[in-house]
Amino acid sequence: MKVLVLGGDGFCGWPCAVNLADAGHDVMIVDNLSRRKIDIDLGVESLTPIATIGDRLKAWEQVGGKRIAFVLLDIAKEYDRLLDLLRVEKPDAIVHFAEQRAAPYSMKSSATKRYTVDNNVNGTHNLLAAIVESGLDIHIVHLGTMGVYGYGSHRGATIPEGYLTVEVPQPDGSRFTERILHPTDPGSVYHMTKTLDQLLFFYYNKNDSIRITDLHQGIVWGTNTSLTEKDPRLTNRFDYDGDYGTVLNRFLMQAAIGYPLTVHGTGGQTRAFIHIRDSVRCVQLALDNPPTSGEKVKIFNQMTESHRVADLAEKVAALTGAETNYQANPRKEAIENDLIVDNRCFLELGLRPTTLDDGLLAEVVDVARRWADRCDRSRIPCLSAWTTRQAEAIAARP
Ligand code: NAD
Ligand code: USQ
Repeated sequence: MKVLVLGGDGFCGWPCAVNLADAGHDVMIVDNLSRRKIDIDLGVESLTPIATIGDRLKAWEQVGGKRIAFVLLDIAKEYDRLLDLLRVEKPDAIVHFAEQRAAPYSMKSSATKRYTVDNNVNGTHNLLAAIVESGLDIHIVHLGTMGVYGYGSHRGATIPEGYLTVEVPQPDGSRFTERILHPTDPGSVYHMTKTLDQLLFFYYNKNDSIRITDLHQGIVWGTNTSLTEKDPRLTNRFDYDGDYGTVLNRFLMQAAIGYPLTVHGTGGQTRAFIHIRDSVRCVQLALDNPPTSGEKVKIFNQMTESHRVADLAEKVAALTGAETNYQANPRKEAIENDLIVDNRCFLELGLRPTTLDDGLLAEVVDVARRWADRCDRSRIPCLSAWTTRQAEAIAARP
């Protein structure tokens, strides 16, 4: 299969691209390297030292991997080049990772809010419009987020895989049932762009019969896969800073350097998690099981376990002896929420999850402790505030 991996230089995209090449697919990474530029702008670096994209690709060939091609292209801004690329390459499938993915970054300022909306919504729309204009039948596998469902109270209900069956009462007392997209409830401008993506997919699937799989992914933890461990130049990125670092990887790094674990608020927030190895495997399963022509958008909940943030901190503390620092929450989010998720689709396709209990210690020792001296402690605090109220609370932190 010929596969374009949009955003294939990023945290989820890079291990996915090498995995697909290893499985024998013709892989081309399309990326504008904006994530590396944001690191420079923010003055931070991945905890793990990452090679340039050129060195990554050379290393991959040297360890015996099937050659991966690379095109430097901005999918949100260079529509004509994107269309030409589709016409020339005629891919069977496109995996779409190419979005600004950090909620705190998206809430930093009106400039980053506008950038996140422009980049994510235009990128996804350009891709859909270009597929229609090319006339090609290309399966899109998109990385969406569990956050589209929202983290308010689901009142104990199980979150289905994308669609909700509702019963609609009629004025005459009769009722009918309908399967609708699960209502959205974004918790940041970033998450809002993912709910807009969902609507774009719904429309283009209905109007143009584009085959789409939307993966509602939870928070990815871990760093490497067995393939990116083959050579130091293949090492994946590990974000730990207050904007891009996600909660579990941050806790692992904080434990490794003896920094008290930064729990926001009470830590009652419950979130869904998945290891990077399982994320990569899910994308492969989604590519191997495409929707049929005319089928509506396939939605999978790409997560393997749910945890309260405070429980995660406790788990990491028990493993490492770390202290916990409950601090004013920079986000406007529910103090606590339930999260029961249906994830049967991937389990039925054969996913065998890596659990926190299997993988946490290795991650602390092999990655976080190994690269601890690269950490810039001043970049750990989350300072991006959702509203002025949260900004005041952060400013009042002891
Ligand atoms: P990342 O920032 O590491 O990677 C995104 C990549 O896309 C980067 O290499 C960036 O340069 C590229 N990119 C961004 N905009 C582009 C554009 N306009 N044109 C071309 N390339 C562009 O992020 P990630 O963690 O790898 O996330 C990838 C996808 O998975 C995102 O869509 C994100 O929303 C989703 N996701 C990530 C997580 C997670 O925990 N990391 C969880 C759920 C969903
Ligand atoms: N949190 C802490 N302490 C920290 C960092 C975060 O308590 O040091 C809390 C946050 O307040 C939040 C929760 O942990 O309640 C999760 O935050 P996060 O930064 O780990 O995750 P989030 O902002 O939701 O975003 C990440 C990815 C995003 C993806 C999303 C999946 O960056 O791309 O879409 O996870 S999900 O959470 O399922 O929506």
